[in-house]
Amino acid sequence: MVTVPGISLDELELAARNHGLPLETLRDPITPVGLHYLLIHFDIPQVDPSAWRLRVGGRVGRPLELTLDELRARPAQTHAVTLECAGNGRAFLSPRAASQPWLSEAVGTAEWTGTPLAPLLEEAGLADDALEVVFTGLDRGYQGGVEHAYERSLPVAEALRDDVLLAYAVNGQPLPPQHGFPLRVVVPGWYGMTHVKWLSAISVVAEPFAGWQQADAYKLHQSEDDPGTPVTRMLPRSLLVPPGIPDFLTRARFLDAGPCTLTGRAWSGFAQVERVEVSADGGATWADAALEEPLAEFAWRGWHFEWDARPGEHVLSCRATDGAGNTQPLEPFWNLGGYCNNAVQRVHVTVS
Ligand SMILES: Nc1nc2c(c(=O)[nH]1)N[C@H]1C(S)=C(S)[C@@H](COP(=O)(O)O)O[C@H]1N2
Ligand SMILES: [Mo]
Repeated sequence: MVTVPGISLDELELAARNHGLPLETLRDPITPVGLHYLLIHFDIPQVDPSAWRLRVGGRVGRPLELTLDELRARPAQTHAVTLECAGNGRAFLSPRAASQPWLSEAVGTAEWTGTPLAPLLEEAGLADDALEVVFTGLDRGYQGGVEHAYERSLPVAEALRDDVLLAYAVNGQPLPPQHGFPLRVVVPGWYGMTHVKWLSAISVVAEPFAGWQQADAYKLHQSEDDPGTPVTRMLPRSLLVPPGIPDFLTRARFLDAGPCTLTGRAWSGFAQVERVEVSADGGATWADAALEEPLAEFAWRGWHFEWDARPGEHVLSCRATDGAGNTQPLEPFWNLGGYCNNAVQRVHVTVS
């Protein structure tokens, strides 16, 4: 994998296609659809919904083929779920893998509506040797020099969780093309790469899935020779709603002296966030923020903090800790692919 010192034109082209969440919209508990971040590896497929089918096969007793109307007629559930790209924070790493150069904005929370996956798998009947469930998207391209369709797998036990959805709607509307029309998987708690869009097939397999996006990407490793560990659930992260007003170019913030309520959101895919701390001195000292009620088990949690903004320059940070004891580090954990960098955010503010 190539490492680059600055931002290359290739990365700029990726960044222009795949936009982030404008951080001021962290004020909304549910992200409006057009403001949710996007990550599309290849091209957005064109799908004729009347011709589209979902095929369920592989190590099952009874393969299934379903139309969109048949899926929509099945029992439906809606879950508020926070999605975050595993590459969020990559651009802060140095040296850095040449890929989508996210800073902190590759996140969003939406209400996904769909039919639960588990009953469909039960109807198909898993074979005794079923090990993983592979989700295949309609999109194809080259990555790492290998042509492939976008595909990811889940262990059977994870695929059978009762909150894993085959989603056909987001925030009450049919999925838009960029978010996977007509159908995507939603696996609450897991990083974004798991939530396969433009779903066309679900295959049960008896061997560990070795597709490129599973076996070659999304590994926490220090070198190409190091097999590493797979990226799975979201590490805790918290972000601030940027206070005051921005500078156009640097996004540095300006605000008036006096009492100021800092707000933000925090999430983790391991357990609910139980603590958020705020620092106004670049991480030297911390104080607890007040937490709002969780929106849902795997959705971000709002927080607020009363800050007495004194004239001068300040660096604001927030730090989340989840119920499993995971907390955000002050400095990034380096790895070759630039995944899972949940180091605390630093927001520069000038108070006058
Ligand atoms: N078929 C398909 N599914 C995909 C992707 C893709 O490129 N193709 N990108 C994945 C990645 S890396 C992320 S972070 C999420 C982004 O979902 P969103 O664009 O709806 O926010 O989709 C995932 N599902
Ligand atoms: Mo991603």
